[in-house]
Amino acid sequence: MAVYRHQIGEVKTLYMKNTNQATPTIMRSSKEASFYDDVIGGLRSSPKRLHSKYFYDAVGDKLFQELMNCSEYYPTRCELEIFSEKTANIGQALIAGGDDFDLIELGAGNAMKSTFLLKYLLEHKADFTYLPIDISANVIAYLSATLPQTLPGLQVTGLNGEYFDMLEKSSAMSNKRKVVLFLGSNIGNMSIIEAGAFLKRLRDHLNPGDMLLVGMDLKKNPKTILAAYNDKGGITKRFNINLLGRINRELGAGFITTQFEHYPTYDPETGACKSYLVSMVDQQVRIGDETIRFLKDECIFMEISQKFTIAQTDQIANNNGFKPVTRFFDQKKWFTDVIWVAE
Ligand code: AVI
Repeated sequence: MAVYRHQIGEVKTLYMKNTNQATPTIMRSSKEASFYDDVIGGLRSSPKRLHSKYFYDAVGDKLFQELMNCSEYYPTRCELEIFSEKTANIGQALIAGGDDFDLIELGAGNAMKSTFLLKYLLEHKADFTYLPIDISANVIAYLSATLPQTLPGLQVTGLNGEYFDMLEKSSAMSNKRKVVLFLGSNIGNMSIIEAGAFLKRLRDHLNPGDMLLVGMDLKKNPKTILAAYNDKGGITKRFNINLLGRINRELGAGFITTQFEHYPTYDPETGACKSYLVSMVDQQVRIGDETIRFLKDECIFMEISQKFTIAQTDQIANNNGFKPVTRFFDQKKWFTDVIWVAE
């Protein structure tokens, strides 16, 4: 259901010779089996789809880094501006909920934005422990080793695993109030219905008075949005096509990636920015035991990056057990970080 960066670990295929057959039987690890099942399920459905959470293998991570630095892709720069320029306001809003807390970050990555906040909280003697959650053990090992050096005095408890499992673990570890960060407009990679279900589930893991800080990309000039997902350098295109490459590499599939085109769309009415890959020819692709047929011009739905109005950000909070407290913007008002309290 939910879409998160860093949720996909490396998977390993075990090729074993089946003694009764001439062809090898492909034994898959459980992570790889669910990747395979999701891919086949998605490509057998109508319309065809692939899940954007699978974008982030090593190649996809590198492309996403490139994307974040490219001139058209504004969301990362906007949120970084908020965290670097409005640090004190954010810090004070979080401290105002009571001074003893666990600061939990979902999908912490390199914690670049949150480091501004951590520094401020330390300098203002807030009593808190930072609990980054990430599916990548490397990310958690890196943060646990480096943060106490760059931010002396910081208490860090890294949690490696799925968001909700790790939230349960954090509750078992301490009954301090929780402040959860969910940055990067990752919530936009869910449909509004999926985002609502995700927030409800998150609310179920919190107590009244706990806080949530969410990064959300806002509706703006449609051309600005579309350009961010259709950069001239073709990074977004490669980012999408890479998922076909990943399926080839990890599932031994036969996609000819040059036979697919990237097609981004933005609907200013709904705020849904969607990416598709379009098959340029009639073709059949072998994936494990399955053969998937693509008609010329048939599309695979790859990703949604939902954009919100301010009213919608309040609505989604109110509908899912949270009360909006305050919000912060970059100068252009292209992006917002909202603070909500669990009711
Ligand atoms: C990670 N996520 C918030 C990005 C977004 O903007 O939806 C992923 C992305 N897809 C294409 N460009 C960036």
